[in-house]
Amino acid sequence: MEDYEGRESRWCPGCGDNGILTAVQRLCRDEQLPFEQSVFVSGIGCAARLPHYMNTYGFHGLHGRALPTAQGVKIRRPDLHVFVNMGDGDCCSIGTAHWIHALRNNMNMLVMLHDNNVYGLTKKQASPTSPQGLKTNTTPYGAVLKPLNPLSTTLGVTNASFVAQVVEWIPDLLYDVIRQGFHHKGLSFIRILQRCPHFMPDVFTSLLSDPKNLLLLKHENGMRVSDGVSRLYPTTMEHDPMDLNRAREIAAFDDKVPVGILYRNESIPCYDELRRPKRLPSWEQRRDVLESAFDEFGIFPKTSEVNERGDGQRA
Ligand SMILES: Cc1ncc(C[n+]2csc(CCOP(=O)(O)OP(=O)(O)O)c2C)c(N)n1
Ligand code: SF4
Ligand SMILES: [Mg+2]
Repeated sequence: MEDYEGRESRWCPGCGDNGILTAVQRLCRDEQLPFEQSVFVSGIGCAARLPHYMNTYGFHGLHGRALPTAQGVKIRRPDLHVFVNMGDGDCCSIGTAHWIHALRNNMNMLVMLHDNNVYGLTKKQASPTSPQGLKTNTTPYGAVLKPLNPLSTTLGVTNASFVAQVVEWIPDLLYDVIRQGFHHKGLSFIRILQRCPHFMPDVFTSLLSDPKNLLLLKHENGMRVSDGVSRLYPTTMEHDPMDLNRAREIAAFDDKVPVGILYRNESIPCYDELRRPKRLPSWEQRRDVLESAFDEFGIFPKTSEVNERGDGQRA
């Protein structure tokens, strides 16, 4: 697995992002993904640092803009495995419009929402998924509104094709859902509840202290749950991930937190397949296009200004 390790992580000790990183490194190892064929794209935030910690290609972009960047990569290079890592501010606040349209486009990529219910990197502002009443720098008297539900939002968008929720502190389930998302044809959207011990030490306490508050969704076409995990997390429910209406009902549960694959449908068209060029340009053609683009913006001295030495310096 160390082959896939990039730089040393700078996340806080106990940060749930570490567990998500381990799960994706494990996936890369198990699938033996070629480094040069794998791209991790992110926006800005603590979660968005993940590409630095992978020994693959990566693009640490702009806050909220991970998805359009990833779509640009995928439409041009359909041969690459594209992964997206976003925070809840990244995805559900500034990036909301991109989130909705990326779901509708359903391009083949694995999208992970690291949801710690807060803006972590900028030191504790309320995000759309912050619990009502949470005191933060931007909500000193407590967050006024009920949180946005990313699962219900996603399941309401035309063409959403794979929607799941997991928690990063159960590595077996996290890994299985990420692996199944990776093999899904289309955009896999996985909301991962992620601990931020630095700014949100209590937000998942009820889930951690009483495992019965997690509702494991089981089905032969859903998340694999081992006997050991079943013993620790006894609240389970059968759910067929093809049943969209039931998935929407489960997403709206407010007494239990569902964990598993809520919806999966491989028959939904993918924009990258519909729009794929019949023939990709050759490497020479791509180089020529790049060079002419660079030439357009390059500043060259006029021939008359070039000195006799011919070294490109002005006379
Ligand atoms: C366009 C833009 N707006 C705002 C910021 C400041 N900013 C950086 S990260 C961030 C929020 C991070 O929260 P989240 O996306 O939830 O990620 P986390 O740090 O919690 O993983 C904000 C507001 C920015 N970098 N760029
Ligand atoms: S601030 Fe929170 S999300 Fe950011 S690295 Fe620290 S624990 Fe993780
Ligand atoms: Mg966050």
